[in-house]
Amino acid sequence: MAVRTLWMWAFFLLRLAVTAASSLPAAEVTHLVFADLQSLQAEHVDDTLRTGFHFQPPKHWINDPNGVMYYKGVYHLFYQYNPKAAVWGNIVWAHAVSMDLVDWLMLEPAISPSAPFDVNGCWSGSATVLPDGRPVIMYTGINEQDQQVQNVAYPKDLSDPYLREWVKPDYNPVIAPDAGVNASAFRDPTTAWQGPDGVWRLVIGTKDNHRGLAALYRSLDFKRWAPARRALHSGDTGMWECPDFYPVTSPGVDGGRKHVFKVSLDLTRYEYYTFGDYDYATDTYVPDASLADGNEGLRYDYGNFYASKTFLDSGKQRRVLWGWANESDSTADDVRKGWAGVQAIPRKIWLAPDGKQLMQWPVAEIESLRGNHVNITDKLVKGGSYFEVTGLTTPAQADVEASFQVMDLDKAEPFDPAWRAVDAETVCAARRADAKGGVGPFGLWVLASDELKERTAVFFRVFKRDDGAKHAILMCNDPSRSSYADNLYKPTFAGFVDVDIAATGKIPLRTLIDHSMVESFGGHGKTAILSRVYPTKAVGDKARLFVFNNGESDVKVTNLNAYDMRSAKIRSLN
Ligand SMILES: *[C@@H]1O[C@H](CO)[C@@H](O)[C@H](O)[C@H]1NC(C)=O
Ligand SMILES: *[C@@H]1O[C@H](CO)[C@@H](O)[C@H](O)[C@H]1NC(C)=O
Ligand SMILES: *[C@H]1O[C@@H](CO)[C@H](O)[C@@H](O)[C@@H]1NC(C)=O
Repeated sequence: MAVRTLWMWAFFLLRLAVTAASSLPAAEVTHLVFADLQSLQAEHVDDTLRTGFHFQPPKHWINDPNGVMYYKGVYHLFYQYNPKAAVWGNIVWAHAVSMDLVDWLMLEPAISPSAPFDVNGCWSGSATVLPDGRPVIMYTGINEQDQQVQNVAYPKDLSDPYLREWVKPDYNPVIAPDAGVNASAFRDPTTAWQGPDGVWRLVIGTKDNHRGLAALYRSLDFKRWAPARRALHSGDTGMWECPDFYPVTSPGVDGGRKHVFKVSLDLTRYEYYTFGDYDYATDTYVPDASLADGNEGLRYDYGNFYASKTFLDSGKQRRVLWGWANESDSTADDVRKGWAGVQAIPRKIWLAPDGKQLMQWPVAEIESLRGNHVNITDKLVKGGSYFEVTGLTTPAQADVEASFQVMDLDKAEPFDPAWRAVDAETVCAARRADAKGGVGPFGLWVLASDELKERTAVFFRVFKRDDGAKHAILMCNDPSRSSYADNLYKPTFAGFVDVDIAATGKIPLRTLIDHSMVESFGGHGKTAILSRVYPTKAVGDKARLFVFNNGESDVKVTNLNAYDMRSAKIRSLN
């Protein structure tokens, strides 16, 4: 009952927050402008909490991954970048290339404001490889009238393996907002797809009052584009940013194939996806009936992960997902550090064999950075106890894979039938890592200090259901004790993991620890949670790693493999 009351309050507060947010101009929510800071060059870069194997440029602000693609053996990552400071502003398309998605070569920005159609900004967009072998980028330009328009750019020299220079044809913009389209909310074109009829299609994120829309455009030559009569999809959720639309296959679904549709919701700053059937002939997308748009829907990541984009890696026949993790410290901290924003680890993404959700896993290439290895098998962790995983040289930069077996499932606390998927977050916020339970909380304390006062908990909690599903597993990230520092945003993040614990007996967890990044995958990639933390003592070689169990039931670590991670080589061409 107490929890129910808490819910009502939580929902009430959420309503209030959403109402307050929607009464602000969305541009202010999206692109906070710090006029006095946006061109303040970082004099000094504080490396303490910079990542070792997640992508970051040497300094300054980054946000959305853009134009990601695999082209003739080279991976391209473009991203929104402020060349002048550690806060948003002066945005260009920075460019980096890689042969393996691990080590990166930083190049000159590929696209910068230069023409009337993008003089006020070069915002997000995507790359498409045309049948004649040429790649083309379409991006959102902010024009002289401060309208959002879509422009194309082509490589200047196709024989340059890095495609360093990009040319913007004079016929830009190729798509301008029609009458009836809000020119301040019309951005982030997707990669285009071609139907059997030869027509190119792409969608652009926009809104109509409170309705988020994926505006569909069509073209025969990638130059002249016409709006389709209706949007590919829409939802009553506020502005849709960074849409993505792509096919996935799975033997578990009817016809073996589905299309995924993802949006970044400007109002909540989280991402949601559905999948369903797409018909080229009528350009209709119908999400599967059980899937919801927006807040009630499925998410790639239940933590700090936004503006994501996928690409088809034709070399390895997989789809790869990139997403941006912003900072959870203050703007003043970012200015002092000289940097802000990290790209999440590139993740392979696919439809689960049972067709119920997408799965994600860090691309296998990052395992090449694994060094010294610690291996623990069949270690019992009694209720209310913990132990340290010793033997790593760099627990602040590590890859940990563990599997937990619950010894007494009967101790599970009852699941409240009123809880829906969207309520995971509230349950986690109400029962944190230190709140004793029946089965769980158990999991990892990462980036822990000597006296254990600083620590970030990644954990599970198992509930008993009285319906057919038997158990519900909550996966949580609790940063409330992660740092002594003030002015930090420390939200708990959570999602349910669709693992049948009674049948499998175990819950697997993988956590990538990278100084200020804690990126976790539960249930072999069913639920992902990325969190940013800022320890002051648990830094560098001072950080430690523990396994804890604050539940009544004992838990057995059936196996735990922890690896020191070497740093990726991220260097400039000259
Ligand atoms: C257009 O979008 C902007 C940015 O979200 C918003 O401030 C403005 O009110 C919208 N205009 C209309 C007519 O809806
Ligand atoms: C960990 O140790 C167990 C038992 O000694 C062994 O079977 C397993 O292969 C080891 N795992 C790794 C990744 O080395
Ligand atoms: C990241 O920063 C936090 C703290 O300032 C905000 O609350 C989030 O909305 C923001 N996330 C995104 C995607 O911008």
